[in-house]
Amino acid sequence: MNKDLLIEQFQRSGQGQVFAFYDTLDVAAQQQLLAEAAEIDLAEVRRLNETLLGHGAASIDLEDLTPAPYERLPINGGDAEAWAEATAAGEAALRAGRVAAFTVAGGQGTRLGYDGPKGTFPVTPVKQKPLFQVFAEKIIAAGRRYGRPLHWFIMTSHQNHAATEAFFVEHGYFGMAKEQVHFFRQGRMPAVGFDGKILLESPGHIAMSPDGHGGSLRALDRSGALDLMEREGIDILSYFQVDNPLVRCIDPAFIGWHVVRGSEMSSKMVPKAYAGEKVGHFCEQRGQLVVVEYSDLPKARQEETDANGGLRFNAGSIAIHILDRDFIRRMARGTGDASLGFHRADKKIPTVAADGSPLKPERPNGVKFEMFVFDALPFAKNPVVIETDRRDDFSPVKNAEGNDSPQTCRDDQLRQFARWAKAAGATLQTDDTGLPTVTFEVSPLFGDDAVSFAASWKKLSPPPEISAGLYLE
Ligand code: UD2
Repeated sequence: MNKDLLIEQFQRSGQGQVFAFYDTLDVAAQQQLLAEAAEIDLAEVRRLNETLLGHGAASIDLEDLTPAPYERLPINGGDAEAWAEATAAGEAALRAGRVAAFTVAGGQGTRLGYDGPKGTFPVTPVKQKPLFQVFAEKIIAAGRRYGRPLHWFIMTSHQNHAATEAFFVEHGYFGMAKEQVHFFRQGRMPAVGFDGKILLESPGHIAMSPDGHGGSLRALDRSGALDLMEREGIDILSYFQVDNPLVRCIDPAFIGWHVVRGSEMSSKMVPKAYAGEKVGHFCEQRGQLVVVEYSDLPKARQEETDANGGLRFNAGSIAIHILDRDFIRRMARGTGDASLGFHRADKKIPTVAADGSPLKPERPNGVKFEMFVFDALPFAKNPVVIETDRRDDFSPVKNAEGNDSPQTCRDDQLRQFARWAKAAGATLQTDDTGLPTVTFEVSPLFGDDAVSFAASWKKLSPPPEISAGLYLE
């Protein structure tokens, strides 16, 4: 776009401060600033300032919330026949090549305090495999099982895109064909001060940050990923977060529920471990499925109990979804009324003083805008929520220590390996939480569930002793 026109548009929108230092920059820096400015949709920023800032700020609607219905696991009273039917439908979709995997990996991972793309973080107990390798091997295993290698889409951010790609190159794509792995960047949003003015991070840079995992819907469209899916006959996307190595990246039963129900977006739930657990809540609101984030549901509501003494809002969202390709396109393009809203997060945003010197705020000084993918649920036809066993689907690495840390995640992997090994007839000691007394590891290529583990185990003769450092591959 023409430079003068762009600057004029910013001035007319009351955002001329973005160019306050323009004349002091060298030509390359000027170009850089113009490119950043051109990424910004000023009308969108104006709308967000009107709706999310100031007195009339829209708050989260908590009226008329009831717990959402979900399909229980057969062991918890669910319909075993319907689950078997779903599994068969999911397997058929996989054999027909209709499914691809999708990881959102654009987050900044600040809580973990790890410098680098989160997917490069080592997580497994013996081999210290990075998260990306665990997913790659699960995706390869599924491709072998169903006779159709799967495509894998990975959403990165501006900060970690190059490092993520380089990591895959360096590790030979962890055994996947490089043509099957597709990286694309998510969009960015400018941060604004509480007065709605776009903030500069430095004289030549706008304070920009990733637009949230909900930005994945737009980014899938814009990057050509949806076109590629269409060309390849893929209409089902299996969505998961980069921080959760336990996730069944490709789960036939889940895919099958989505298919059988004609759902446009499906989700997994686990019963919450405790009232304050930091997961979203599946709720129904005026006939629609919604997720209310942990930070938005007041403590008293989180602690409410039902007639049986259990938590009333018990269905925790663990950020695992199946998305229909055409639904993503519809949401991305904002066709009809279907489009994701933004959430506001008040943050300490490094910026510059009037003289251009750096300012490091000690208190929140502005707002970042993010979209959440689960906000697409109310727009989806026939959304279905299914229960999953958290031991087989959820143990994220979020914090350096304590809950959801590398330690808890490692232990949960070990418990899973131990359960599979015991079920297959191996001898090993575990404590009363199921944690084995020795550290060993199972590659997803050896087994990625109890059944595939048992099949591989049977082929070992004699079976090895489960001893410290054993790696089954
Ligand atoms: C998320 C969910 C929470 C629960 C939990 C389970 C939200 C708001 N909350 O909490 O309900 O399901 O996960 O673990 O989602 N990401 C991007 N781009 C972004 C922001 C995030 O790709 O701009 C990715 C990030 O790399 C990660 C995932 O999204 O894979 C989750 O991000 P988070 O760590 O901010 O979410 P969290 O733990 O607050």
